[in-house]
Amino acid sequence: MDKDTIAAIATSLGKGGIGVIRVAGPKSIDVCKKITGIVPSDHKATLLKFKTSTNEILDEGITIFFKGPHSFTGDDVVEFQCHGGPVIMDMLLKEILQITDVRQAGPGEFTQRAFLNGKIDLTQAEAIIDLINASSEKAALSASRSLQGVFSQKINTVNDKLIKLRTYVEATIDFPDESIDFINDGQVESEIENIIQEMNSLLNEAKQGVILQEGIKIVIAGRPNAGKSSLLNALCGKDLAIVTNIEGTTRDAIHENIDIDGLPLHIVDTAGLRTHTSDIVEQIGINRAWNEIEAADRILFVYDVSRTDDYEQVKLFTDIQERIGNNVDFSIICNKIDLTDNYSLPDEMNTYPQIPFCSKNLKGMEELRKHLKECAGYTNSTEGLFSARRRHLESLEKALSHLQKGQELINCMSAFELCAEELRNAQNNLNDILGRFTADDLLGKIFSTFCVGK
Ligand SMILES: Nc1nc2c(ncn2[C@@H]2O[C@H](COP(=O)(O)OP(=O)(O)OP(=O)(O)O)[C@@H](O)[C@H]2O)c(=O)[nH]1
Ligand SMILES: [Mg+2]
Repeated sequence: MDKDTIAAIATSLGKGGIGVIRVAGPKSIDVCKKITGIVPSDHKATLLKFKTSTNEILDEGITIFFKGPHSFTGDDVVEFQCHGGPVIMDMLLKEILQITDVRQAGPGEFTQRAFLNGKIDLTQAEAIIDLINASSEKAALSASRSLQGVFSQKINTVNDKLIKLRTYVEATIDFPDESIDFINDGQVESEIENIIQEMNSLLNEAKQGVILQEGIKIVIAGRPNAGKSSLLNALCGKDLAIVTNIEGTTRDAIHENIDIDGLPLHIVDTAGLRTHTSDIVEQIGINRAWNEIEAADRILFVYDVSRTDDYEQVKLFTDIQERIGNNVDFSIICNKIDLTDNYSLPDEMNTYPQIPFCSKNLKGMEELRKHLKECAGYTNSTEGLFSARRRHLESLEKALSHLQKGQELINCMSAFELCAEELRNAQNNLNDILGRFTADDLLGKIFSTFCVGK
């Protein structure tokens, strides 16, 4: 357990009915005594006065003491619930930090301690932050599931199967004279295939978890007056951006977060792009628009179908393509279809998905929402959903690739030793996800689970 005692305000900054100061570490009992005069019973809420070192009463509130290891971090923890004013909380925290060997906690340090003390694994630690940052109900629900251990449990299930398989494969290497015909009994092939399938579905579920947590960044781009701000307002369902028939109305980038059936979208409306402008403010807006375009996951290119004779629209589109290469996806929003239904897209745009749209009567809105969900690979189902991160996807993909290599080595060459190495690597990747740093207990497993009859 950690020697330091750490303290911090646990509730968010600002005014509130109650504010919580959390203390964790071996000095927690001392802190409790110094601030309240007593040590409350373990896991019981007690109403006490909070005093300074000169015996002045700062506040009165609930104190709860959690004796380690039955606490969030695993060490002794005390929580003071005082009135939620920033000044009074600061005063109480200062008082606590004056006590010898107590220091201000760093960011995430309580959770880090919980992980280091084995109270939670790494995915659960990450889920706490994801739960706090969740931008939709579905994202919160999925983070909560990860925190309850749903994701870890799934990893553990695959991991257990992998250990069993490794045990079997290692046995073929270590005990070549045994009577079982390892090579011809087909068990390794079928089990490796099972694990690959399980890993594939876990990867797909984890991808949904990542989308839910991170969302996608959508940038609306196009020429002035194409209807970009009207599209932003329509998607957000409110009058966020100014809309006029004057070209160059939008100057600065306008950001808004929305969610479509739980899928978080960060939407950015940008200044209309044009190649030449003498207006210095508009030029700054255009530069900002380019910066947003370069950081997008998907660009909604607003094409004004009432101006198909305007070559500038096509030129702009190819300029964006050239500037960002193949890194970003496009969707063409064919806007103002109320003005004409007789239009065709220029060849340059024809290979991209296109949504006929009208910002005035919202025709095309349902198709656009559906399209954005499809682009993100998002499904509406909440069943079994858990939060995940890109780092988890990377590890799962690496593990899968090692398994596939292992499968090839067995199927094509019956190369058990090389396969064993691939399985070991796959297991290390799974352990990375949970934050277990390669404790290789395989040997013990071999002798305890595989009876060789001698
Ligand atoms: N008829 C029709 N007019 C539209 C539609 N969408 C936008 N407009 C009009 O087109 C004009 C320009 O709309 P904006 O949304 O301000 O266009 P913008 O692309 O944001 O323009 P800038 O900010 O100047 O780059 C306004 O007069 C809108 O009312 C549409 O679907 N149909
Ligand atoms: Mg605008």
